[in-house]
Amino acid sequence: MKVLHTSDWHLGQNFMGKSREEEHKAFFSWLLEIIKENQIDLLLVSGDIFDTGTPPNYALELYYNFLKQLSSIKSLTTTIITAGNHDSVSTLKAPKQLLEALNVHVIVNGDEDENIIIPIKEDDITKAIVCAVPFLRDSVIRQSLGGQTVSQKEKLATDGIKAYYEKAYNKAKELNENSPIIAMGHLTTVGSRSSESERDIYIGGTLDIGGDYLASMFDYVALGHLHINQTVGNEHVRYSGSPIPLSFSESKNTQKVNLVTIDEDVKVEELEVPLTKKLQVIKGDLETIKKELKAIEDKSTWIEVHIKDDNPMFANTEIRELATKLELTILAVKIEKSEKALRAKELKAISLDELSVQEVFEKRLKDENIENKEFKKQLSQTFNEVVSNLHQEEQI
Ligand SMILES: [Mn+2]
Repeated sequence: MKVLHTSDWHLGQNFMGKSREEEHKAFFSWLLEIIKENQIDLLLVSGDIFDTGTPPNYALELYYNFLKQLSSIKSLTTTIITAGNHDSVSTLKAPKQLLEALNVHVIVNGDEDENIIIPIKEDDITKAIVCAVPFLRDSVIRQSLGGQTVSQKEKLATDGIKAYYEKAYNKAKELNENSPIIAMGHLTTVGSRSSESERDIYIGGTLDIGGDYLASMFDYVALGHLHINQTVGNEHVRYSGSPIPLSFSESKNTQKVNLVTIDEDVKVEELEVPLTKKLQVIKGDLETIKKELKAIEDKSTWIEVHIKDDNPMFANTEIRELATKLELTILAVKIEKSEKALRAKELKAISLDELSVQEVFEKRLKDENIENKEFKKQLSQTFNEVVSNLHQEEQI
């Protein structure tokens, strides 16, 4: 049996004001060809289908058109889509019943009402069983966190998720003793590498779940959440990574999907996704950056500049003027920390994207001249709580 594992599409992403529509379109046409060519039986998409809970209409259209095109591929019997932390449960859930008719299973939160154990059959023979575990939200893995410290919460999340996987594994075993069992998941595992664009999804961000633990039960584990293609301590526990770079920090990665062949044993081949839009980071002083900008041949490249110059504001103006002249697109300019720290006082102006949400709030709070220290502290705490709850949800 042949399985194609992908994740973290982030359809509808607004990338510093730019749309990713063309890149996603190109990825889907490439993926359709790959599925046909390799006669894939099962397609697994391990979460973060959309970038936000309320994706733009063009992103929904892309998604449905792709699923419709999948239905005409003969070899492909089943597609399983699980929700990630970016996905809204209700957005994915709305067409769930309709998509079942196309053999597309959508798992939105993995609660008790949802059947996450999916047997893959061919001529009545069970070829494999998939434990389609989505991003597990707090409400699903534990009842309440009230009054617990951060480390207790982390421990609960780890224990809760482990118990969830063990239960799923046992259910699959009960269903068929001898078939290979595949698990899906959307989480950070111990020993994996992350880039800047994934958010910590559980409080504290670290779960004590490793590749070896998952491999002790499952024949293959198709993970999502981290955007770099990688194995986690075991050949059969893998992240596929995202099919397009989702932040400048991912511009040096190679985007891939995993082609998994399950026979007597499990073989994995990483397939490189062709890059349609180049992202490039340029660092240095004014002269270095100017030289590198002039060397860029592909004018459609999106550029991020990190200025490390004694006169960063002057350099910034010069660089932007040169980019306009060369018809290049600079999407972000960052002033490297050491310089910024030195000059912060005299410049008084810091770009908003260099501050955290909390820092912005603290700065605004300062302007209020509130004298009651206790009240000020409470305001900060309440604000941080709200932000942390939002992170737990999905919108920020
Ligand atoms: Mn993601």
